[in-house]
Amino acid sequence: MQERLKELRKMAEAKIKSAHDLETLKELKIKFLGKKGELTSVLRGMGSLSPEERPVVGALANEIRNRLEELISSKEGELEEAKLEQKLKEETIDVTLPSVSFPMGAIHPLQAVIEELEDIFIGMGFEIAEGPEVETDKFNFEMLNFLKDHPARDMQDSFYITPEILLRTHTSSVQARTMLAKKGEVPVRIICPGKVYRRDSDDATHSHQFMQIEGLVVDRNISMSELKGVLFTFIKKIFGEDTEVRLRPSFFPFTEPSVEVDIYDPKKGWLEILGAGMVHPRVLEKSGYNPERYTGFAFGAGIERIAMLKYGIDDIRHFYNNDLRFLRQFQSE
Ligand code: FA5
Repeated sequence: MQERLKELRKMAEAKIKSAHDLETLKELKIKFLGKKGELTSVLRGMGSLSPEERPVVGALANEIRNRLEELISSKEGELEEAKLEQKLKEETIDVTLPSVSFPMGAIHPLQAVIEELEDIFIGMGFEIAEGPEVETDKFNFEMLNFLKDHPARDMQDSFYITPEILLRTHTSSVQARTMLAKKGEVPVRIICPGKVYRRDSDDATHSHQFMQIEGLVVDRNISMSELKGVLFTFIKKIFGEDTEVRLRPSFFPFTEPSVEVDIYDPKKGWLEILGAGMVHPRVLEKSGYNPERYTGFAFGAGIERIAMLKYGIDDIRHFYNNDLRFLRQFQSE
């Protein structure tokens, strides 16, 4: 029996030493030392030994068990360390490799212009108002003094949803909404940037969907000279102090007198950017403001036209084509 035990030890030692991974080692542990393992099965035969032999064999068996346990645990440590080292090796970061570039978005030029305009007008004491793009005939036309069969309605060929509901053709639709919400209180001093829609044919300077920024001021003693002051201030802030500005008499049903404002572009000549005027007394009245007591001015500027002049863009369609070569030019470093 002692011989068998020594044989077993030899074989076990060799196998444990040559184990290459933790799985194999675990299997060997069960095979030799487990409850149904080989050492246990040899020891089961101890009953047939003489009383003198028993303690000798018992001591040998214990020694073998201890020896194998020791071997297994040191081999386990070795294999674990090797595994960790392998993992570290695989996960080594080579800091000299070129880095991956993460694409950065850019603010769309129209959004950049809106934000700049908002900053300028907030600086002049204006608040930002909002209104719906799907609008009623009442706010888009009626409250602005466009009578049902007023020829001015033909000026703006509209996208109607029902005879009473349409996509707003200008941001002037927020004028009456704002005044009614203010319930006759002054001052009214708002701007409203937003999308508008018209059945215009698309070309280099016209789009069927574009953006406007509306301005409305109502208070006591508001005059045309204040309108001019506000317009010139914002134009010079956006385009520079030396910008040439021209006011032309015009007509809108909701302002009297009315003007249109052009900016001079050395390449393209005069380009119209906005319409403006003194709020028509009838518009004030319809929205709950006594025109004997209050006056006001309003303006509506095309945001694309401003962005085109500011950035030297020759075609309005660039804003909507989502061509990355165009958009990337507005990416900051
Ligand atoms: C209006 O829309 C008036 N609501 C402006 C206004 C407001 C006048 C308040 C008085 C008081 P108009 O249709 O001219 O006006 O348009 C205003 C500006 O929008 C134009 O000067 C131009 O810059 C821009 N615009 C007009 N049509 C288009 C278009 N199809 N594509 C791009 N921009 C346009």
